[in-house]
Amino acid sequence: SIKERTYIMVKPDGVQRGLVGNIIARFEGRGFKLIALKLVHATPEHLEKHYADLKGKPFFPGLIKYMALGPVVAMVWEGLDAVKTGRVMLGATNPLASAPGTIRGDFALAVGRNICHGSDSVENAEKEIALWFPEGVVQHELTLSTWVFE
Ligand code: DAT
Ligand code: MG
Repeated sequence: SIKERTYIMVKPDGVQRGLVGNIIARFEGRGFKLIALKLVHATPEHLEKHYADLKGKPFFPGLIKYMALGPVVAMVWEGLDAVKTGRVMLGATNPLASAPGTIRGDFALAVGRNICHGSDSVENAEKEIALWFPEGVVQHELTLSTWVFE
């Protein structure tokens, strides 16, 4: 869908390493529309909800600790096939397998410090957007969009 939405997040390591602008620029340049953005230092409780599907994995406690180390940049991007294309732009979960040119393939080495998050399905995107932006997103028009997709 051309109105598909995905939840993209710069993780605490991405913020610390000064990669926020680079990551935003990639989504802007690709033609997606920014409809929500905030800097937030999430609580472990909030992060446990975000990663509820992974509860029970051996790396879960470490993941929550890492994600709570500092603020993250929470964003919602909208556009054609935003979920799938967002995942391609992020690269594989383990940077060992992330292609150069992807965010993780350009900036990350370790799965436990992989810089960014992106929703893996439209259904999960809707859940994540509701969790991180209970106040809602901003409806606005970019007239450029007719020059990006049909
Ligand atoms: P993704 O972030 O690509 O959607 P995921 O949802 O399977 O991947 O896992 C969420 C995060 O958990 C991932 O970005 C990094 C961490 N993680 C996943 N698998 C891991 C592992 N085997 N060891 C350590 N951390 C892991
Ligand atoms: Mg995931």
